[in-house]
Amino acid sequence: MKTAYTCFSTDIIHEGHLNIIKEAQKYGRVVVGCLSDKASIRYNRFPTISEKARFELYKSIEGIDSVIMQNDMLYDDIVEYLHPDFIIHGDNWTTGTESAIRSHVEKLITPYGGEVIDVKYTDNESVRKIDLQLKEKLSMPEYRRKRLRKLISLTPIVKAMEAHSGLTGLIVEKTVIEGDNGRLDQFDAMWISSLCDSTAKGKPDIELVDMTSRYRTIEDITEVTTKPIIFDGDTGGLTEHFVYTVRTLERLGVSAVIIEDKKGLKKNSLFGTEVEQTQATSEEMCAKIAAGKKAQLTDDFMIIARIESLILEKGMDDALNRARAYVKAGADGIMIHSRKKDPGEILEFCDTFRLEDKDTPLVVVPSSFNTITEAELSEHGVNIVIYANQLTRAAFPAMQQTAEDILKYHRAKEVDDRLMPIKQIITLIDEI
Ligand code: SPV
Ligand code: MG
Repeated sequence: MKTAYTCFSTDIIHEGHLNIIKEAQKYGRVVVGCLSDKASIRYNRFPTISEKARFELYKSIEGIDSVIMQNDMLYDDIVEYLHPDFIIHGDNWTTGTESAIRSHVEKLITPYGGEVIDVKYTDNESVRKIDLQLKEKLSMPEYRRKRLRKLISLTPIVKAMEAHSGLTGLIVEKTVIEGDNGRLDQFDAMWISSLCDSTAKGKPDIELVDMTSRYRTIEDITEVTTKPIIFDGDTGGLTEHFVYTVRTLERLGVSAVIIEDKKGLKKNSLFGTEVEQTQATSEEMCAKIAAGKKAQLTDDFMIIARIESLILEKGMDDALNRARAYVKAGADGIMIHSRKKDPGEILEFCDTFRLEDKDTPLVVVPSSFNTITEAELSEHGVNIVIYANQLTRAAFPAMQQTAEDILKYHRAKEVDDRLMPIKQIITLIDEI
């Protein structure tokens, strides 16, 4: 008997899935693959129930002969193990980014006579509603908050991109490319940068934009996205205020706050020693971390301590001593920052830190040392890479040039070729 294989990653079975099974039955013995958490999360199909529960759910569906785990989004493991005669999928994968997966699968199975069967995608109101409900669930605080810890545990390196508005949030949420090896690639998380949040409001990055306004930015983003959020908490403010910030961020569904060991008037780290900046003592910072951890109510939330010793030229030993102290005080991760072009000091820090601490997540922001790749950072024990300001820096010169050119030509025709078509911009935003 021939084998008809289909892969599910869903948490809810709807008539579209049942239709796929019905079609698969026409081709042979039906085997359903349960896409593992590890394979799903890199593609933003974050499950809301456990891998085990999904496996059991699929097993309970009538018409399925067996369920197996699929660990590779590109089906390599399944094809090698099962050699299915048919791979059945909704025809929604014939277009868009998923078509790369379809082509890959076709290349894998045609040499031995296997065939891809595209079943007409069930597109009706009830299926659309279930899909939307699932997406809505993922955007809820209790689901979103825990995603960062899960990503850290399942991926070699978590890639966060800055977002400072609903629109930039949508770009981080939706941008998917077909990577070098045919795999789809996208960002895992969003960084709400104090620099970019301030810049978007035309203000300097000196903790001038108050928390109420920063929370508003978070809400603009959470309303239209599902990916986890790392919040740039600057110095965290007074310890007496920071404890309230922790609770609010948890409630909003933020996964982590990063606070830096500075005090007084905070200026952006990329100024380094060109401006006056005061580092908090290790004891002061530890007290703030400990107070934040004590105030925290959920298990998922993370307080990450950011060390400014290299920025302020206090030396490697100072940075490492602080890292040890901050972890002891309860920090859930360490961010080490540098404004050197050469990643040498960052890598030295990471290597030394990893010799004595294998587990505490390490975070870096390679704005200056931007030649280093994600794979190299991961090899040195880095768990989260933050692209902290690139969207803002990309948008600003494009807007400025357009404004200048309209002034220059006294009309908009000359700039039109480089603008997003009106139709595209109005369809960028999903309507309810
Ligand atoms: C930010 O993006 O606001 C940061 C990172 O804190 S940096 O600008 O490099 O200090
Ligand atoms: Mg900042």
